[in-house]
Amino acid sequence: MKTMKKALTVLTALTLIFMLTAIIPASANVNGGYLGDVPRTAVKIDVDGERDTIYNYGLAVDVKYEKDREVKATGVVTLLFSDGTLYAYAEVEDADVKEPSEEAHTTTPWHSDSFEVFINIPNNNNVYDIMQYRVDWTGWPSVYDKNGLQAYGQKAADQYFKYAAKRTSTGYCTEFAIPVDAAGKDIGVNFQINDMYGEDNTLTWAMVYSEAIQTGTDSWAVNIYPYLSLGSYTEAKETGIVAEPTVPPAEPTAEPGDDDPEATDDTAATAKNNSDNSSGKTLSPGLIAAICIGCAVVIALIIALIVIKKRKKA
Ligand SMILES: [Ca+2]
Ligand SMILES: [Ca+2]
Repeated sequence: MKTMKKALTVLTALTLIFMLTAIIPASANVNGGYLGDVPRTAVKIDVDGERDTIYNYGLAVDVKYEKDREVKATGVVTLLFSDGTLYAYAEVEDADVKEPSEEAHTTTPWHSDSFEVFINIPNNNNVYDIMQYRVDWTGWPSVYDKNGLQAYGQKAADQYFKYAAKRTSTGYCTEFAIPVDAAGKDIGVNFQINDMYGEDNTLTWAMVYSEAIQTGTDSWAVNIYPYLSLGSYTEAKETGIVAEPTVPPAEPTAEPGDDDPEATDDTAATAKNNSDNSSGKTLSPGLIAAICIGCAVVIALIIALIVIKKRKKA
């Protein structure tokens, strides 16, 4: 009886440890918030700077936050996942679109009105696992990582992704097709708008919401990146969104307060899928399931211990 009791105590301890590791994952990206599921699609998307109709059913994410600076240019990026490729279509409102200098193109491409996609495939806290993709409004591409990659301009960047850009009456649009070998998985992300403005050609920016807003935004603060899932629960068809019947995406919680009422308006084009996207944060469905299973096992073990104790007394 004593051996059995000991075994049950050890089992209970192991279960508690399992639950704790589930609640406190190796990735701290749960802190940055869950943006939602990027619908997978079989519909062909043209990377041409134009909005394909299928983007109406993509995951739309606002890019409009910055803690310590005035945000001037804001936007919405709409995401779809197809055959190992993440498609990102960004619509940026920028009232002061400036011609980038040749020097900016070749040495500091972030000094241009441009849109950036940061991808952390392992969804971990390692800044060296981030790939950064950028396209400015003229269609100038750049790719960068912290391991020494610095591919600026078509000749260097073309091997890493497909891209396009178009000037609009209120700013510009950029379109990305980025190879991301992580179908059905969670990945860490950040999105950023670089905005040059004024006579002095000043740089400011806006990012996707994450806990980073609480401490000051930082493009490379991977430990507080939000995350999203790639085609895990939804599919975009020409007729609309098809959701997996058994595992619905987690409902994000409410957005944080926003000081800029101008920036909170979603465009009609993104309204469709905004209800289940976006700037909120919550636990992923897999994590919730793990916690529920852990709780059930602990309750069962406690009941077993009580029964054994009672039998021993009897
Ligand atoms: Ca397109
Ligand atoms: Ca600008």
